[in-house]
Amino acid sequence: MIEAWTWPTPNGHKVHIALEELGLPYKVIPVNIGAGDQFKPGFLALTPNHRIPAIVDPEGPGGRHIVLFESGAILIYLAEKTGKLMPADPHARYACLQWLMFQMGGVGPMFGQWNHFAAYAPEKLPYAIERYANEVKRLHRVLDKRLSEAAYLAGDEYSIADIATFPWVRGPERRGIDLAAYPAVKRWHDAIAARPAVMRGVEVLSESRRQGAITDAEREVMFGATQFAAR
Ligand SMILES: N[C@@H](CCC(=O)N[C@@H](CS)C(=O)NCC(=O)O)C(=O)O
Repeated sequence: MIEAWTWPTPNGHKVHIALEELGLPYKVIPVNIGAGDQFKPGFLALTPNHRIPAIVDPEGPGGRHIVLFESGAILIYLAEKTGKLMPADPHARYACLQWLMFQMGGVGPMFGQWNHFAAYAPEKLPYAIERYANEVKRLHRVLDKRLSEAAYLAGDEYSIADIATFPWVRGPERRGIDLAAYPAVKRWHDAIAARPAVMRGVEVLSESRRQGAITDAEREVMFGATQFAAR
């Protein structure tokens, strides 16, 4: 059975949603990133980057065990393993990969930096907050343009590009975004949010989700000496 080493964050949700969509049996191994589980030897043996998610599939290519980190690589792996969630038509397949890369290189890092400076940073730096708020809005405009010409990011078919992007667009009010300003994104978001597998995926480990503001101990683990110790 596939092991998902994960936590209820947007990058974790991508893998939970894909596994639910594909109906693959999986075992969740919680990695509490606020408590420092990402630095424990068992997890570091899977990923030198000490970030969730990672997966272990005992039945990888050629029947051999495979370990993978980076959510985009995991999504491609799961799509190729099953022949689902990635279009077969080459043009649509490259569109899928293109929008997946756009999420991995743009939406994830930029939205993440906005979260950091607006919600987590102990000092509120107006330049940083404004820069990432502008990027978040710009990226929503790019998505809105694409989704006003196609049902899904890859074209007609729901794919891993949508699965990668949805968890970051979800809960827009947390980022000061009103989806009414991005009607095509709203239409797409609402359609994806209503999928039963997506509803199940975003609930994985939901009982462990932090309620309220980040604590000093969590801040130290994620942004202080623990995070940056040489390993
Ligand atoms: N590019 C990576 C990013 C993974 C990532 O940033 N994961 C966060 C949670 S969403 C994490 O594990 N953070 C732990 C930490 O910062 O120590 C991916 O997509 O898998």
